[in-house]
Amino acid sequence: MDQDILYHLALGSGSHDLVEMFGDVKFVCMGGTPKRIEDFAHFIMKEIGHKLPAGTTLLDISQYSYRYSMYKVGPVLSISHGMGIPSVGILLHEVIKLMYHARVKDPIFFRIGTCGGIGLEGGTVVISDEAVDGMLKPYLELPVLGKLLRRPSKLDRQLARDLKALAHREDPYDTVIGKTMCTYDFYEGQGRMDGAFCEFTENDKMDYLHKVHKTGVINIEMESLSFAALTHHAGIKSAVVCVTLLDRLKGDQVLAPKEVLDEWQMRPQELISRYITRYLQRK
Ligand code: R2B
Ligand code: URA
Repeated sequence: MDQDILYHLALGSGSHDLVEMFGDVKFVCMGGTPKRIEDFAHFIMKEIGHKLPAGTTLLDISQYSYRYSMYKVGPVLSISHGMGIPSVGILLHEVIKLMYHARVKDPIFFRIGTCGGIGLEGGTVVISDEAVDGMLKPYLELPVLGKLLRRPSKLDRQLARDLKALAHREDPYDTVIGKTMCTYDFYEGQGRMDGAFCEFTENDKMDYLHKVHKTGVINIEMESLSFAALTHHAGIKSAVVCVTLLDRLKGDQVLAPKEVLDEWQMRPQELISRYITRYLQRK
């Protein structure tokens, strides 16, 4: 291609100098909502001591895509990915190409998210060491040209351990490593009974949650499968760090007050920030 239009990012290799704009990126941090990602960009700016040029403010680089939000703070690129595998998959295609056009070498990708815990109280931080689908299969399946393409959903285990080592003993919550189940739906797909429809019983649901728990699954969310599969396929080191909003063995509804949820959502951000600040100090 003489030019590549990264349509959902409102960027292009012909219209933008992508090396000049993104050539110094080392970390790509993704999270579901534009607000959380904007907050993270401000937070990481403070943590790494990055100063914006006088009189300027942080700008959403992809604002005219009306799809995703993107902020750049020195070597840290923060992007919202929306909800679910299709949304994060489209974004990953374009961000992986963006890294290629910008000639970035060995970036590290993080997903900073929320999830439902299984046997973990709300506010627990979970670092995924493996992602499986709702059938407990460790790969992403995608129909391509009428055939099912399979890509292993592998995460970097050493990176997961390095992140776990950054949890502080005095943190007032647990940080654990385990298997993450990634589903195509928040309600029926995660065994919830509080959707518009439900065609199973409380017993069916509890049997399923206990069964997946026994195989090592400790949390459920909606993007890790694609995130792990596409970064692994590209040879990019990546990690998924999510905070639990509830214990699914105790219920379906997210009942914690907004202020509590906001505080919990800072926890994965703090862990990633500890990793990034230490990495930059070592350099
Ligand atoms: C976690 O939270 C969202 C659903 O509420 C989804 O994007 C996910 O993975
Ligand atoms: N996100 C999910 O996908 N599931 C939950 O239970 C909570 C957040």
